[in-house]
Amino acid sequence: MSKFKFTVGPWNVHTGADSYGPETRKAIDLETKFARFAELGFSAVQFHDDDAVPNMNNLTEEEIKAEARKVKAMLDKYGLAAEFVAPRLWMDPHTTDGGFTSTSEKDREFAMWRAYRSIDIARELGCDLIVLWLAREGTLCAESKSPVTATRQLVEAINNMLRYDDRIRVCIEPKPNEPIDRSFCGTVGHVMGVSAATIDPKRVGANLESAHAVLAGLDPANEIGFALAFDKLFTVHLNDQNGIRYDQDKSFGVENLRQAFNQIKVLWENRYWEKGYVGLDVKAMRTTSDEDSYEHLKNSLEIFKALEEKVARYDYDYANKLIAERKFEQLEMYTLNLIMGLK
Ligand code: 3MF
Ligand code: MG
Repeated sequence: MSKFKFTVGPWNVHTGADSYGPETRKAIDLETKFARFAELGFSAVQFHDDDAVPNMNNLTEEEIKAEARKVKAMLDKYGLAAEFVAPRLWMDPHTTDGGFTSTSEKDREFAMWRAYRSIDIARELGCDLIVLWLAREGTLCAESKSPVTATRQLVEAINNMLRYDDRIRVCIEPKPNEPIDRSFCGTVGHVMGVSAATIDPKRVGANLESAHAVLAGLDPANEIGFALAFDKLFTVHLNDQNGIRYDQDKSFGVENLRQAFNQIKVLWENRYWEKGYVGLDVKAMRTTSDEDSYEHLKNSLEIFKALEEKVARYDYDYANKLIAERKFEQLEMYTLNLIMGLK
């Protein structure tokens, strides 16, 4: 039995389209996904604002809330909670150049409108967390935005959200690049700086995604630990990534088992299960068939739980003795033997 509770987003079961080619699998409706998520053992669902309320740009504020209530009823039917809502500020013609840091004032206003509506939707779904993956808050042309102005715009946008609702928590999911070239908020360290500059730092934290840390050339477990040290790890997006290239969202642990083990180890040592959910942000391969649409989720859960079981049996007395004697060669071999199933 895992100590953790798991969450996933509807976008994690997808049609397989990528930047270079069309769909390879059939689309699956939201309710079918909820039913399967519940069956697989997930406790909650993560949402983009328009996952919950499609076509929201064309609806009034009251209509948006009414649509969100229908989704809440559907979640209840399957015993699922909602974990967070994230404004999707990268798909819309209004956000071609970003949202909160766009060079167009109208677009910045649109981004705030979507952020406020995301808060309304979160309230209707019964959750208090807003995730900001700042997809286009950066530059394609380095000279097109001032990094100083943009950083202040980002802080002000978050302040507006904190003022709009005094219970909502905001959580930045940092990523150093993609789809933009240079991001303004690329690591958990950046998030901590932004958080400290807001009007209520306790309500502003991080969502660390393993792949994004790897893309920044950093160790995901250390990024998780850095956020935990400040009590600012509001959620995680666990997955895997083969080095510094396009964002892959591979199943958790399939690329680097030791790194995956250490992410669970730091979560475990800090009793993260009392603080937040373990979110998976994983994608199926393009070659995956319709009938295997959920296999990558099953695999990620299986790998997480198998490694959690190893973390639970980690011999801290032995490890601490080796640490005191500075026998790190032996400590490394003990850990690797455990991961390899030889201990
Ligand atoms: C991009 C991501 C996103 C975010 C999601 C929620 C598609 O690299 O990781 O997943 O996690 O949009 O904010
Ligand atoms: Mg993510």
